Amino acid sequence: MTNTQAESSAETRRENEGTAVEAGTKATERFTASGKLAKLQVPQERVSLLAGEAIRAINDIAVKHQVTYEEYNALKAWLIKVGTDGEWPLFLDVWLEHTIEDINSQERPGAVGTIEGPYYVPNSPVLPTPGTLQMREDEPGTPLLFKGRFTDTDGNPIQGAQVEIWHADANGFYSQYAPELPEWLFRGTVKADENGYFEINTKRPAPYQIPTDGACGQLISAAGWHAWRPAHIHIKVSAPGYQLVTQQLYFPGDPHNEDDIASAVKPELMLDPKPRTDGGEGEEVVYDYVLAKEGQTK
Ligand code: MBD
Ligand code: FE
Repeated sequence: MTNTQAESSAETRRENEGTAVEAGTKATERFTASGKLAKLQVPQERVSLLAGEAIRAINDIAVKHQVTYEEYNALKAWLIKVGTDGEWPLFLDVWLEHTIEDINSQERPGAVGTIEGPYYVPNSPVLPTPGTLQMREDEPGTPLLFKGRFTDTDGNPIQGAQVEIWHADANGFYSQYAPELPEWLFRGTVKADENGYFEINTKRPAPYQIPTDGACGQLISAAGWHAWRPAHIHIKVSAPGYQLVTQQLYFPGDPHNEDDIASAVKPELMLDPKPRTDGGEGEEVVYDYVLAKEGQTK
């Protein structure tokens, strides 16, 4: 690709789809404004332990591979760009969150979790079951009826459970992180009925390519990696008195189920969509949730 071609395709992306900087800045602003920051308290001994070992590990890698000043300055320039592109949330959620999630869900029985990623928005519109997520007229994509039931670890139905759901559209874009999409497109909070049943009407999301025009994309192309995540639906399930589960669900046959750049696919999170049984268009899929009580462990 010539420079002019690269520039004009970057231009096209900017006009139609937004840029890494827009999505990154939005994710950074949301994290900063979320109130999480004010509450963070890490004891001095943990800071010293974790920061100390991380710094030592990086120094050990530098020695092991005899890092040059060329490489050191490239690293410095790149780290600065991660910040100016607002891509620290993206970088961390793609390359570290999966490990943090594994560690912190080890003792929780019931539904399997995975990473939240950078594009969650709280307080999405509340819908009774059966609910239909907000879509545009002529929304592209295969209709998907997603349904299931909440029980506790003894098999009893749970009262007051809800499914928060968010996912990309058929072009791989998330509302509120790409321009010109309706604010709550493919985002909603569906309340289960008194027996724990829920039904959500949506459309299959597309595979998602993390922005290629920002610092993370620059690293990926400089290293010769790919930027893809398999198609996925993000979920948070909760009920009063039960532990929150954050997860994603995936579709069989997606070429990136085996090499997700964010390492967030687990076998328990694979859906099994079937043609609809009620004569409706598209597919349906059943996924049931077992929630653990607050404080309950394996
Ligand atoms: C996503 O949609 C996502 O889920 C993750 C983890 C990272 C980037 C974009
Ligand atoms: Fe995602």
